[in-house]
Amino acid sequence: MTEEVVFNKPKVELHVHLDGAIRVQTIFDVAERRSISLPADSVEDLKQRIILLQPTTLTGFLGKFGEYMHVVAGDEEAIKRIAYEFVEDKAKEGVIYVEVRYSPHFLANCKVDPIPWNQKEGDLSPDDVVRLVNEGLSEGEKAFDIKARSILCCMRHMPSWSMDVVELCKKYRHEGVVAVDLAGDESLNCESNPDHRRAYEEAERCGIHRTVHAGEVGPPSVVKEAVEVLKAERIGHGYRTLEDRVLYEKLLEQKMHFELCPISSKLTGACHPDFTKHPIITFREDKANYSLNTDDPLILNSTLHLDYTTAHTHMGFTEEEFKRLNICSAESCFLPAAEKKELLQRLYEAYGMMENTSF
Ligand code: PRH
Ligand code: ZN
Repeated sequence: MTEEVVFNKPKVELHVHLDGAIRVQTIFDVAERRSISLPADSVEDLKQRIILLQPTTLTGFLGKFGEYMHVVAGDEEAIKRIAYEFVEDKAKEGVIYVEVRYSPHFLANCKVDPIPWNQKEGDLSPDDVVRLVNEGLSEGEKAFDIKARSILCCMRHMPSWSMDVVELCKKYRHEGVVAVDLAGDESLNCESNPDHRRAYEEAERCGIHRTVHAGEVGPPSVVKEAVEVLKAERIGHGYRTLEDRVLYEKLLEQKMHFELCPISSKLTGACHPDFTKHPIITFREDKANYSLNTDDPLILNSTLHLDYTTAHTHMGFTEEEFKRLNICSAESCFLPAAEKKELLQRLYEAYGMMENTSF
């Protein structure tokens, strides 16, 4: 089946997880090389185990990572390979700039703290993971003519890792790491945590950019906290912001960037499965500052094209809106000013627009 490409133009993607964007074939190959047994005999079988077909809960969705993380975590070759292949896949989707995120701790195997899929002690540290991902991304950039930067994730349920994550952001800020994120299960851990707060304070103090998953399934108070306490410059998802009119209007006025992920929001149960009633439509109508993103294309069995097609077919997105949101994405990306300007110029040129067109 050939996929309809509704916006076959250069794009920017700001919210996608490296460990949620691995090729199934790669998981299969790595398992074979490492003699790790899988509950599947073929790539197709494995795919059926990993992908989500029906909407579930965020907790159920996050549980899917446990099906395969043990295969790649702690393996140098695999980590570098998934980063490289990720860049190739994005280039094929017409993405010219991507910010990809992951938890360095989840992909390590030294005993950082109990990680569900990694009980065996190894010697690959979170620091090694960042170095390997940087190498894979930068080789991919050269091979596929795209710019790729990374965001390191703190995890909601592991506050003890957060300061480490920020230290890694500081150490690798000149080697491709542009920001810190807070990911994980907001439905279980949405209360304010002093360790996350301290880590984000340190990030702000050192000029490390900040985004936070908030208001995906958690209440608007999580978004408020992300902005006011963690000083988030962008919000991952943020759909439930709409339930607090005062907060929403304040964030609209501040031009807060929302990293929206249509297909993800349906399958994680974050939003109503009927796309014609999706909060993204409100963000669009209000000319909010937002991007369209895949989040975890492996588990969602999706592509960026599918998110765009969904927005077009079920939510009435036009070519004009796709251009506008990509310009907004470039304006809200975490590149230094000169590189951001260059990215914007590339988009304006590709879209046949004058620079500084106001929307
Ligand atoms: N919401 C929250 N956490 C998410 C999402 C979703 O957007 N997608 C992935 N993740 C978590 C997974 O546990 C993954 O292992 C981690 O972020 C780092 O990429
Ligand atoms: Zn996410």
